[in-house]
Amino acid sequence: MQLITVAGPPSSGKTAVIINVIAALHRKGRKVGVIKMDCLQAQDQEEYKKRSIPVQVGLSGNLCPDHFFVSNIQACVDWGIEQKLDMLISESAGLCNRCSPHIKGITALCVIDNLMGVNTPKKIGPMLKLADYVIVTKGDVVSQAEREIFAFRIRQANPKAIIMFVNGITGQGAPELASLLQKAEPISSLDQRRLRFSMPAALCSYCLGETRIGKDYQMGNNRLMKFE
Ligand SMILES: Nc1nc2c(ncn2[C@@H]2O[C@H](COP(=O)(O)OP(=O)(O)OP(=O)(O)O)[C@@H](O)[C@H]2O)c(=O)[nH]1
Ligand SMILES: [Zn+2]
Ligand SMILES: [Zn+2]
Repeated sequence: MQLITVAGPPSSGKTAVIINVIAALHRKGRKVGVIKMDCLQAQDQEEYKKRSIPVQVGLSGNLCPDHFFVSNIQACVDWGIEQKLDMLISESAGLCNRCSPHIKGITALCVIDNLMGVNTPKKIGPMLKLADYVIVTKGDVVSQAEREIFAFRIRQANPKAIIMFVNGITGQGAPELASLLQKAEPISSLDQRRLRFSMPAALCSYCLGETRIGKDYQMGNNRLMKFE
């Protein structure tokens, strides 16, 4: 089974891109399933189920969704193999710009949209900088000049990535992306694999449920601002 990790900010068009890619793969007779990881709630499963795409949802609750992802992805791979999938696509929220779900040797996508502002590629951390493909959606609502500047900024943030424009509504660009994803190496386990980026340590009293404000309550890994 092939595994593809897809990450991107909320509402960037991840589900729209994945659905169009799967439609192209279905036309080639491939069986594809999805794992959706989010923090508090997710509705995407309905979109997948409507299209008879096998889907599982994981909600991270209080945890960073990417930390949650790493702890659960092997079980997801096992599920995908049990379902006899040709390809498993993970969709994760990308709410935390410090972390990233991307794994060495596993095809990694970052989905961002043209409406996010030209500085977005710089602000998004390893989920964009370490992706193999950066997929840009919503090109239909901006000018050619804006699309070019946005692509230039992506190139500055991640010079190695393949940048592709996909229209999440019409599906334009998705069959080409699907063909490239089909080249991914099949895997049977993630044992011995490594993340592309170590997740920063953030174990402070607030991670553990503290809600009180004040020096006395700030224990563990805290960082204080320097004022100029
Ligand atoms: N105009 C336009 N709208 C798009 C495009 N791609 C996605 N959208 C719209 O953007 C909205 C968000 O798309 P989703 O695919 O749900 O985004 P997502 O990244 O999966 O969102 P979450 O999983 O909730 O974080 C939807 O209303 C889509 O119809 C596109 O290329 N052009
Ligand atoms: Zn989604
Ligand atoms: Zn994080």
